[in-house]
Amino acid sequence: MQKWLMFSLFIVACVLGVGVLFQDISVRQAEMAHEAAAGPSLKLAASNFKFDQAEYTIKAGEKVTVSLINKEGLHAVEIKDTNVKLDNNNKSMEYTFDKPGEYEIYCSLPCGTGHADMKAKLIVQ
Ligand SMILES: [Cu+2]
Repeated sequence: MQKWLMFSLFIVACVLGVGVLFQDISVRQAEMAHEAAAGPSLKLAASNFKFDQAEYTIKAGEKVTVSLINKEGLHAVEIKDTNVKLDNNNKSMEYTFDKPGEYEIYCSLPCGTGHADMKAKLIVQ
């Protein structure tokens, strides 16, 4: 009798486990499909007082979704020689970088002691 109970519990646990696994996979697939449909993106995550990468690389001539993520502190971002300007009220925009080259990404909001060094490089290929 107890064996059967243990066995049924085991089966129930397996079914639940497999269910959770499949649910997780389908959620991840949906996220990936969404990202693919959204096209190339340039995510600039800002903290005190740096961006998450020293260099970002994108392709020229493609419409890119540029977004600012304030991970720590309050920062705004501009990319020199382009019209890209983002802040906490306007966190993302679409922009096409037509001219290959190197661009300076910098924080445009006086945010504290490390503000002047809050720079990164954008390489448009
Ligand atoms: Cu700043």
